[in-house]
Amino acid sequence: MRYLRIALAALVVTVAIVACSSGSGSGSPAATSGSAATSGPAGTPTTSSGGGTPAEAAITILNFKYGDPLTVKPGATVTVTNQDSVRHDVVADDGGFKTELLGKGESSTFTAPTTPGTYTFSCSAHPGSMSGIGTLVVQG
Ligand SMILES: [Cu+2]
Repeated sequence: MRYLRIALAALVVTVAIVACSSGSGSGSPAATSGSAATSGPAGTPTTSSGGGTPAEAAITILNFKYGDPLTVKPGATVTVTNQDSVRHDVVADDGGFKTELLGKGESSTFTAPTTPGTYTFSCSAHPGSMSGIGTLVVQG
């Protein structure tokens, strides 16, 4: 019991020191868990069940907007759904990918570029208000 108390006291002191030193912004305590977290996804083999291409990412069009920039893997399948009552589509500004015009509630897919980079896209029906406002980030 005595040892447990000492251990607890030591733990409290350690926590206090860490709390104080965290103000310096070194961030070293988080480094261990951070690297462990990043090694997880990288070490995970891609699922190869059936060979079909799963829906990996989605863009929802609402109020003439595509939402936040979307980050996907090279060649990922991206599902686009239009929630506006007017028709919209997704057309890459460099022509690398596109969907057809989608009515309200309709969905379509396109294949993301295989070259990592940041791609902007627009709506062909509303070039004035939806030009270049969509962003797709391809990250290898
Ligand atoms: Cu549009």
